[in-house]
Amino acid sequence: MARLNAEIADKFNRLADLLEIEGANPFRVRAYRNAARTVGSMSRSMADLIAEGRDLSELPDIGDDLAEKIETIVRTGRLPLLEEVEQRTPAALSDLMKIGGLGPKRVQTLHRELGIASAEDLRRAADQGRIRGLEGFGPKLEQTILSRLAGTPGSKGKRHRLIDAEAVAEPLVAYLRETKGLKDIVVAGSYRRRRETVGDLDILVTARKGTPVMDRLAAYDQVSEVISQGTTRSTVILRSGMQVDLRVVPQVAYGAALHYFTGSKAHNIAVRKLAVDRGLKLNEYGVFRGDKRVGGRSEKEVFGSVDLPYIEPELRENNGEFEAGAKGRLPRLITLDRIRGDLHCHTTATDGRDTLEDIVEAARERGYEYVSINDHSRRVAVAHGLDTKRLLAQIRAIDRLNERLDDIVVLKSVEVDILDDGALDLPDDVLKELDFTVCAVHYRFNLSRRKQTERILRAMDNPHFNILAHPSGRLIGRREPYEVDMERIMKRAAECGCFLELNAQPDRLDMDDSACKMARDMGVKVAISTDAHRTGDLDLMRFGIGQARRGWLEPDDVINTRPLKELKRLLKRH
Ligand code: DGT
Ligand code: CA
Ligand code: CA
Repeated sequence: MARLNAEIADKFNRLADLLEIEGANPFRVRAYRNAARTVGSMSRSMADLIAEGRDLSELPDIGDDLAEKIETIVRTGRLPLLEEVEQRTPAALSDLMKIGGLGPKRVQTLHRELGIASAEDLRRAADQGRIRGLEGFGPKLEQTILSRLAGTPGSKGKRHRLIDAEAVAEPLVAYLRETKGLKDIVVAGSYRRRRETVGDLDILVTARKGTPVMDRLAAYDQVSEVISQGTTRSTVILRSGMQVDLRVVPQVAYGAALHYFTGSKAHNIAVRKLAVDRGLKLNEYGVFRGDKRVGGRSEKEVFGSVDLPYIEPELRENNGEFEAGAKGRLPRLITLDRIRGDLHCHTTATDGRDTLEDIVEAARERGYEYVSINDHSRRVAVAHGLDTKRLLAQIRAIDRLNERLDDIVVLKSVEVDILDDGALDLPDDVLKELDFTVCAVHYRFNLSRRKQTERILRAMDNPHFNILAHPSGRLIGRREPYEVDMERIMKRAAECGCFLELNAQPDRLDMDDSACKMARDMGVKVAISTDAHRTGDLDLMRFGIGQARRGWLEPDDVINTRPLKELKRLLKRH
């Protein structure tokens, strides 16, 4: 049953990959990916639904056209459009996107310039140094490709999006927590540091002697393989492909072990060196002077032993946290409860799944003081982008809604496309009716660095430009960032009172941590936004917060921590 659904999902995903390589409209590509996700996650078989006479177009993200395609696959096992596209573009190219972490444009270049159509072709070309000379590549990327290829085949080396890791970790932790004699349980590693992708899960527990936690792990119904099982350490692989390392540590060593297994490795090595400088020994069992244990029960004790204040997990990358800690200048990181509203949400007016009223109600339920509506502009035809007339109608609908509401304010906004030449995709006399704008690059990702930068800077010259959406355009593991001079953009943003968006979608998390840090250093403030396409997406805010914390952002660096009055003042350009 689920097998057929998986086949359908796979066909849609492959079609999306190939269309993306061909440079098809991103919204069309996304429609196939969304459909793949819907079908892949359904517990009922598509064949059964069809047999029952159900209308598939009632499923989320499935329109008439997709419903018809699903029926064709169920009936014939084939998707003619995919076959047609495969005639033009070799199917193996879609694997290259996954293996090499390459964007569609680069895969296309590899194919066109060097005839590369398989992982083996790619490996050979990289070995021979033929890739570095291609436009948009270079020696560093060639090296990255080689090291990624070394990680294949199989799932080894595969990284999981943080949201997928959460979906695996949370039920597993809840399950293990039921073990008799168990005390603390925490997921350490990159998961605790809130990295955007996670290689494996490192779970740490403290427990009374003789706890059956290892047996309980091995008996978990999601385990597909037990790699090793001992009394203090076990490793298993789950059906999702995720590896889990479970360690049992004694209470007295909990802090030292938690610190050690939270990492990062680079951070650990630096802390251990600080300990050595002080005549101490630090490892996962504790802090020792000679043979005497002098600390390790809590992480605070570990840091204290090397004269540092507590350092938050997200900062532990050996990227300035020691200097800042020693000087008492660690940032007071932003937390989720400081967020007062979401500044990027879609509705059914364009490609959102829920209505204006639903999104606003969901924002109200989350205790927000404000929420903005940012549907697409007209150029994004596949998403039924708004023209002036429809945007004005939405503005009036929001005005009427605001009259009814007394505990939340709906801000009038848009996600307006930045056109090739840097013009905005809607006329100024409708933009001026809005509270602010979010401006986005959605096509022509392949411009030269100079042209892409000029394009965005020119857009920022428009006095109605407020926030640059998902500034790099990358999709994690699927599309490389476009070439752009981020420093120039940030400099200009600081000068003219514009802001950058940290898009909290798990595929984007764009800005990344280093861009956040750069913004902080350059005095550019950030909007953390979910880009919600359905009410549940408002909860993606936590991933944006994780990324912001990794980028050292404090509440003051983030505009949507501000009360409405202050926010409105900030959104007035200077
Ligand atoms: P991941 O799983 O690739 O997303 O990244 P992590 O950071 O979770 O790394 P992982 O799972 O290999 O190891 C978990 C932690 O254990 C890591 O963050 C730091 C610590 N660790 C692992 N290997 C070493 C090592 O060779 N030296 C030191 N000092 N610590 C290590
Ligand atoms: Ca890990
Ligand atoms: Ca690990």
